[in-house]
Amino acid sequence: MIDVYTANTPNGVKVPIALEELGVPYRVVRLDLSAQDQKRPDFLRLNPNGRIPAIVDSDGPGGAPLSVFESGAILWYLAEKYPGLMPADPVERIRALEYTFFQVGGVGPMFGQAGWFMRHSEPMPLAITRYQAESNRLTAVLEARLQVSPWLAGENYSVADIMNFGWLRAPQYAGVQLDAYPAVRAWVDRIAARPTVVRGIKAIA
Ligand SMILES: N[C@@H](CCC(=O)N[C@@H](CS)C(=O)NCC(=O)O)C(=O)O
Repeated sequence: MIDVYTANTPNGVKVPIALEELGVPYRVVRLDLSAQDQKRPDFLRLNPNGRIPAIVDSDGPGGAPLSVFESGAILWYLAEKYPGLMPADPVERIRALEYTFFQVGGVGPMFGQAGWFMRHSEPMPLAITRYQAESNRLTAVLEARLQVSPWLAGENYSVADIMNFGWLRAPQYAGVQLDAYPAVRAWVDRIAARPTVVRGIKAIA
């Protein structure tokens, strides 16, 4: 059994979606982020960074329990263990890794900061302009990729799509309008329509 420590957020939705796609049974352990559950000592033992998501796989390597934190590491771990989300083709595999890191190092931090500054009680126009511009620039990178490829890795849906979908399904959080990015919008709609994705989102709603 896999326990998923998560909440209803852009990063929190990725793991239930991946597990639904892989057909792996899991249990959701909800954390209340406003109550700072993610900073409590028992959770910090799973993720010393004090953020969701994290998992505990009761059947890790050698049959021993294994905890994993960082959504990219979690999805990579699951995709290596269970077939379905890791392209077999070596080039597509590297593309999947690229767009996974692209999300972790780019989309997540920039969208996150844009949303944070947009909602701050003290107006900070320079920060908002900077982070919204970066969020749009990164969305344009996805647009260019999706104009020439059905999925981020290539011909196959993969972990990279789930990673980025977590953020692009609610772009308004960062002030990004998908009208300007038709291929991204079509890709978001295609992913959102998958029954597995609907179930994954519902699991933490
Ligand atoms: N790079 C991390 C980011 C995790 C992250 O920022 N999680 C947010 C929710 S989307 C969180 O736990 N926020 C609460 C906090 O920062 O205390 C990942 O991909 O897992």
